[in-house]
Amino acid sequence: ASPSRILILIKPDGVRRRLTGEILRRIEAKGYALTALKLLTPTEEVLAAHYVEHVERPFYPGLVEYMTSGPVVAAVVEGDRVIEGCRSLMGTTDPTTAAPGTIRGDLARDWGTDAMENLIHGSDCESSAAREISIWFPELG
Ligand code: DAT
Ligand code: MG
Repeated sequence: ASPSRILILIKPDGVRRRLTGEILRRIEAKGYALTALKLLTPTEEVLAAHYVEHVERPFYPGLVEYMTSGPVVAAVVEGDRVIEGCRSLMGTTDPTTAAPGTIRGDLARDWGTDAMENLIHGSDCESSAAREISIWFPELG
């Protein structure tokens, strides 16, 4: 298959806890390539676009507070079946029950905060990846 792309975010807890290198290491060690990378603190406008499917959910205000609490690392990662591969590396959404061996299972904790602080975002399908890459990297056109 031709290589596909995924939008990855290392969320503010990951940057704050100095896990950027460890998380990128796992992605690169699997054989995927970084093709774009930057550090920025997201605006509420960017988050509303990114999380369009969640804006009406009860947890959304807490999610915005968490995601604007500091810088995130945004990356475009490329490789064969990279979406399935990165979703597998990440583990399931809730860090408490994410499998050992995954990024969330090994490294994320339930801190008892309002937001679910789970270290990493990865697009869940090709259409989400294309949409999210255009939001976080408009300069890639
Ligand atoms: P994922 O990040 O595994 O793709 P998602 O797209 O369902 O999960 O949700 C996006 C983010 O929203 C998730 O990383 C954390 C937050 N979230 C999702 N469900 C939640 C819930 N029930 N309570 C609190 N936060 C939640
Ligand atoms: Mg998702």
